[in-house]
Amino acid sequence: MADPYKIKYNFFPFDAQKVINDLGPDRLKEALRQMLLIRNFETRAESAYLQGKIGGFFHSYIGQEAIQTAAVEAIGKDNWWITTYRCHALALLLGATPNEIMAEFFGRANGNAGGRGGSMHLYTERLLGGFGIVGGQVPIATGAAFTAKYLDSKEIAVCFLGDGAVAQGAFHESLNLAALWDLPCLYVIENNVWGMGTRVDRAISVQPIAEKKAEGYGMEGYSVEGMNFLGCYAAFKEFYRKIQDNSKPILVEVITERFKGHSISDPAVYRSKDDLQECMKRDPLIILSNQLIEAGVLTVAEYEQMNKEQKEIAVASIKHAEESPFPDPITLGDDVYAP
Ligand SMILES: Cc1ncc(C[n+]2csc(CCOP(=O)(O)OP(=O)(O)O)c2C)c(N)n1
Repeated sequence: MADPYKIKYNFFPFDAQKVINDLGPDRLKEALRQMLLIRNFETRAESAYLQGKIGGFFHSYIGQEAIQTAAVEAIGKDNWWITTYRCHALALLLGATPNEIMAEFFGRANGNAGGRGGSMHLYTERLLGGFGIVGGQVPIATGAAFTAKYLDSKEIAVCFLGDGAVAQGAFHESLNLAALWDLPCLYVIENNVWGMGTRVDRAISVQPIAEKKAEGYGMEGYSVEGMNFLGCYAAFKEFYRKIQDNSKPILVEVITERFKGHSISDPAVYRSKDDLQECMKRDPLIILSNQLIEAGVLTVAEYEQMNKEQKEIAVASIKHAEESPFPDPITLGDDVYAP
């Protein structure tokens, strides 16, 4: 990974072979399949957007797929999850279908949020939402963790946020309360280097963020290498075990890269082509597929077949969305709070 800022991270250590043995071939291949689905789904959706078929905002997760795939695999769906507007992957991982998400992008009545939310606001039973306000989801995750503790449900809350959200007051207040009240919350900063066009070291005063800031809140803090699914899995599994054990929050910074602009309308001119090409050598899909091929868990032919199938699912979801009805205008006021 390009590390232009020479930050020294103490990455969470892991034994790749042990993770491969623990997960076994079926779960490893399923994780790769999910990452391929996310990549193909977003790639197709971007094409539809550029053809004018999708409106509103669109923030791709391409480059970051290993993180949330590993987190859901390690922690399990039956917890509480919340993230930013960059929410397509987490919705897919938590069980929203490609068809219902694509229909949502197209503003259709059978979309994930009835065609009213668009790309930034996706939900499942366990996904409390994608949030457009930077840092807005952090107090909500803290509340979910409070509820889990109050009800003694043994669940935890997992909150994804960008590096840009760390400067928000809501982040500070949430982490303070979570540590004070021992709330079972895992705060995961996905540091993809940029907050829109502002590089992280021009926005956040200390680096590594979690390693340095966590102590000030009275919690543990870790750095994780985010392009490597196996490392992310090992780390999330251990953080989950710790939180279940002592109900104390943990702050994690996962170092990653986004391969696209901030959103589809950002040409990312603040970044050199060389830098991007360097980052793309660390593609999490290539890393995981090579690891599985080397371990004898996957063949190249299987990989190609898997990729082809996920592409077909993505293409079919576009057809499904195009054929789906728009919401009836009469329903415009439904679900709108009017005191
Ligand atoms: C409170 C607030 N301020 C500003 C914005 C505009 N905005 C949207 S995304 C973004 C950058 C966030 O970057 P980061 O948290 O690093 O997440 P990333 O997009 O890199 O995943 C900004 C400033 C906003 N949506 N909400």
